[in-house]
Amino acid sequence: STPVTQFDWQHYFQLDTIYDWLEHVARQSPEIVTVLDMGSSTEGVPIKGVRISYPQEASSAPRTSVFIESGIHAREWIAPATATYFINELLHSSDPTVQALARSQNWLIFPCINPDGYKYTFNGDRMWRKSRAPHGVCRGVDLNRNYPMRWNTTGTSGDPCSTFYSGPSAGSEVETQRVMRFVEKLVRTENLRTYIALHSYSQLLMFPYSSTPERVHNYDDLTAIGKKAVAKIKSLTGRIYKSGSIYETIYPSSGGSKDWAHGELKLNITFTFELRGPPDSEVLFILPAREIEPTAREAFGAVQTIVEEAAKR
Ligand code: ING
Ligand code: ZN
Repeated sequence: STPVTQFDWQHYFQLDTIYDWLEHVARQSPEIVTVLDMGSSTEGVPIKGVRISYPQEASSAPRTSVFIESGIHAREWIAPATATYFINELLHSSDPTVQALARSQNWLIFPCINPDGYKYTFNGDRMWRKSRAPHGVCRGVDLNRNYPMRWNTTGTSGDPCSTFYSGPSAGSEVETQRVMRFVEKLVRTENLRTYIALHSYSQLLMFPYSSTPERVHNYDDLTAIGKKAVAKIKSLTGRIYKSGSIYETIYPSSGGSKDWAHGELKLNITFTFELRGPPDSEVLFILPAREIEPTAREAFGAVQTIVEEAAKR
């Protein structure tokens, strides 16, 4: 795979290179970065991420934490690329407001929570979305339909050959279980406050629910935070993102990780990005690599706004 010294935000990288880079940043800043492994995927590939935690004085108040999941859908390559950009900014930004933000939280960032699918988009089918678990004659579960909240009720399929297959039962997939167990532990041990997911594409910043038109109890708060965050994006790159509930903004669907996080885990601040898509003339989901940097930069600005606003509420 590509040597880690060539890692940048001008190219898309394979999973091995992303993982090598995570190990590299941890070696560079051992007192700040730890590489974590949630456990293995169906095909035995580790689900790796980092914990970024700046040294803190023993006397200071305990920090809240931010969890960022990315790459649940294999073909959305901009998502893992954006997650690695976030890691780099949190470690190396020269902007004092970013440095303060980085130090104000513990950050748990997992660039690729569907490693089998991501690998398959390089060596099999570039347009693959699901995991790769065998289910009868077909393979793969749409992991963002597999979480246990109103599982299999809308915008999903019971057919293992469908792109939107929800799996044989709620939370059936090992990748889902890894994330659930990990995030449940963050609630108990890391004062988890914010859950962010990265997808593409549509230029949206969305919050639960996705499975029902019913509004979450803090709908007004999330609406206000979303508005500020999309204004931040516009100020950075001029791009127009729309904000709103997933159900109202994109399409109804059940079994998503953020419905579970908000509805079952009771995490109040949960947002899903739909990042940039390709220009109309180009192939669906294939965002030119020259757009990685501005896409990730505007998304990072929005994350900064979300986390700062969350701290006030
Ligand atoms: N979009 C998301 C999907 O899983 C979504 C939209 C987000 C639905 C969160 C439910 C919860 O369909 C893409 N592009 O995958
Ligand atoms: Zn997606």
